[in-house]
Amino acid sequence: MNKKITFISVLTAFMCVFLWAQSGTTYMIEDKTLVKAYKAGEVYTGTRHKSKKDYRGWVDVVGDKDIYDTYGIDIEINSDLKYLYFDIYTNFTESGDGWIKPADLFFSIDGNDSVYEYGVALTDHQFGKQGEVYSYPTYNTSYDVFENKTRWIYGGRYDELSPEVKKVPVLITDVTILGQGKVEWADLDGIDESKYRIDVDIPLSLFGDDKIVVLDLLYGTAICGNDVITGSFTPVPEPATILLFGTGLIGLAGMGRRKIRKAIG
Ligand SMILES: [Ca+2]
Ligand SMILES: [Ca+2]
Repeated sequence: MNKKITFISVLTAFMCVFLWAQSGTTYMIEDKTLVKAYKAGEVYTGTRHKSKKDYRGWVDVVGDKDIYDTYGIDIEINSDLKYLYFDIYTNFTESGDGWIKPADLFFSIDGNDSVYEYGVALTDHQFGKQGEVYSYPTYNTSYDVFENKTRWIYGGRYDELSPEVKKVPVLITDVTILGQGKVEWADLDGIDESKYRIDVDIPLSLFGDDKIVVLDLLYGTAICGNDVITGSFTPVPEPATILLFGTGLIGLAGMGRRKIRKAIG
């Protein structure tokens, strides 16, 4: 009897992991954030871009969706391994597009998303090294990067509701590092709608005594801020999770996920 139940549990867990891996189009943080196009520091007024598209309105991606699109982000807080994991699904390459490089990742853990009190360098760039984590990072926005580039159209603001204040942070300019995390660009090789999954692993120890109350994040995809994704994730308190699903099933699902990450990463 017990063996049978165990077998069914294992089977269910693996089916869940399988279905989760196959779904591909739903993410914990979906990209619903829109950006406003700018040109040399001014709102873009409609001169046609070489792509023959018009970016005067609020759009998901300024520029080529095949190059700059980010689809979604998954988050896992693993208290056993003592790590926070972000999985960012995107089309943008680690090496960038000419001189346009990937953006850095900004996040908050205290539930106040008016300040992103942490940042992670997602690539090696002039200010930081890949995987470095910063506390209250200073940064350049896409506006800072592009205001003198008269020929370029870029995402200068995000969030329709408060467009004047929300410039897009893209590049950490700090010199003081809080600690070291790990960043890897996994090539999804056609198994997903996106081309890459950026695996960002951050030790929970870097947060000291600060607990993750609500996790808010912002990712501008590229230093041109062409696709911005923002979102919020509230961790489920562990006792409730145990009551709902049982520790074994969660453990198995978690194990399966790390294996999947490894297999395709
Ligand atoms: Ca977007
Ligand atoms: Ca997008």
